[in-house]
Amino acid sequence: MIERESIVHEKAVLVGVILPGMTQALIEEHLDELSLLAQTAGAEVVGRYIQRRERVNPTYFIGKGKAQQIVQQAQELGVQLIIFDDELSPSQIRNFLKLAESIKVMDRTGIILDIFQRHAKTRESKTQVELAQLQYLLPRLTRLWTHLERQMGGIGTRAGAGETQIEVDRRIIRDRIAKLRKDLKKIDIERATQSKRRRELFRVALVGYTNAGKSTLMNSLTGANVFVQDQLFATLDTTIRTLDIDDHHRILLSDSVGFIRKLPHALVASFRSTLIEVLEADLLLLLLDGSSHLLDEQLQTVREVLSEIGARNQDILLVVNKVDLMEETELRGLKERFPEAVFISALSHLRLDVLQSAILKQMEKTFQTAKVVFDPGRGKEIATVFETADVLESSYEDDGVYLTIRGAKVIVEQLKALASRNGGKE
Ligand SMILES: Nc1nc2c(ncn2[C@@H]2O[C@H](COP(=O)(O)OP(=O)(O)OP(=O)(O)O)[C@@H](O)[C@H]2O)c(=O)[nH]1
Ligand SMILES: [Mg+2]
Repeated sequence: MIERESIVHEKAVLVGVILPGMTQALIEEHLDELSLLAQTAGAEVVGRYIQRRERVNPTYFIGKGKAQQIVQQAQELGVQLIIFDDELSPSQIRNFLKLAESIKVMDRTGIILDIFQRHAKTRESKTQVELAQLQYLLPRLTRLWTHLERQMGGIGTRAGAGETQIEVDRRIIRDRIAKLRKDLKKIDIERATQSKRRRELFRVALVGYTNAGKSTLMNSLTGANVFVQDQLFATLDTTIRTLDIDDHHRILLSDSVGFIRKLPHALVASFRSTLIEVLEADLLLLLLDGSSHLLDEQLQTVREVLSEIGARNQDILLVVNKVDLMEETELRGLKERFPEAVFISALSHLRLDVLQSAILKQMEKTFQTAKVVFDPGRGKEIATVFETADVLESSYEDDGVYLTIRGAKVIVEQLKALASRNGGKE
């Protein structure tokens, strides 16, 4: 892993731009979120700047005068870090470095990557984060980043004839990216084997904006012990648990990484395998933080990321969480706008039974009914049928056991196949 300079305990200022069609209030909210991101990454936010512009300035993103003012004030206040809410081009970052060598300039993407790096715990998430970071870094290599070979162990990394240091660094990074891709492929294959084993159950995946309460809900429903924190991206890996909705219906519930506005594409791409549970789910529980001012934007972001990862055809059940923090009037307004949604508090265990019934209802939508026949001697297979599906009717005749079964489509298909494998008739 390439070590980056830590931004922990660094003083930072935030910069946002109001472009035509945006309101001051919206940009303030975006900076509130950026501030939370910066704090989660360990920085100390001491101020913010907002500029209204007709268009982005290609040199500094903001105007030249404003850029100089921010840099000068930063130097006076001992601020080491300037964080933009928007993505800066590599040349914009370089231009800021020309204004002030001692000050670092980062954008939202850089901060998000930083947090992911700090929170990655497993081999898989560490590999995914490093891959995304290197892809982000490659076009942004500046002299601050040269001499990577010292960090990466030396062998085979010395500059060849005519190669500049930056070219060497690019080569090192490309090699490393190729190696990480290969590692991830291997991990993918292991995951595919595990996922095959889970085909028999109805699969439900929790998705939502970061900090919406997905892991809290996972823990409340299943007694799992997923890490919950009032910070962004507490969860980076996928946890899967079984949940008995009632005596006859068992589901698999999964909790995974949260989404955020402007989630870096490289991260979305490298976390694809973590999100496979979402892609293969029969039902998505889209969890919203009802107490957030940005609920609409968050809902839109989640829908966009879902479509980016290719989750386009699944049923979605909208779940509004944190109702314990909402005023009665707000709650009523949201219920009118989202009549299909289930309103809960994962933390206070409010209306979780309503949520479970709603999941069951969705499950039953996919249920099928079929008739199968088994030879009377096939006791073991007949027992399997009773264990895995609802048996609506059973008739024990001399020539066979006639069963009318009902259950999830995959299960009914499997039982039909089982019946025909044993010489039974349908
Ligand atoms: N008041 C209130 N707080 C809640 C509720 N559900 C979750 N929280 C709080 O919201 C914060 C985030 O909860 P998490 O469960 O970690 O959220 P998450 O969606 O898993 O977040 P990431 O893993 O970071 O994407 C924690 O401080 C929780 O205690 C709720 O129903 N009511
Ligand atoms: Mg979580």
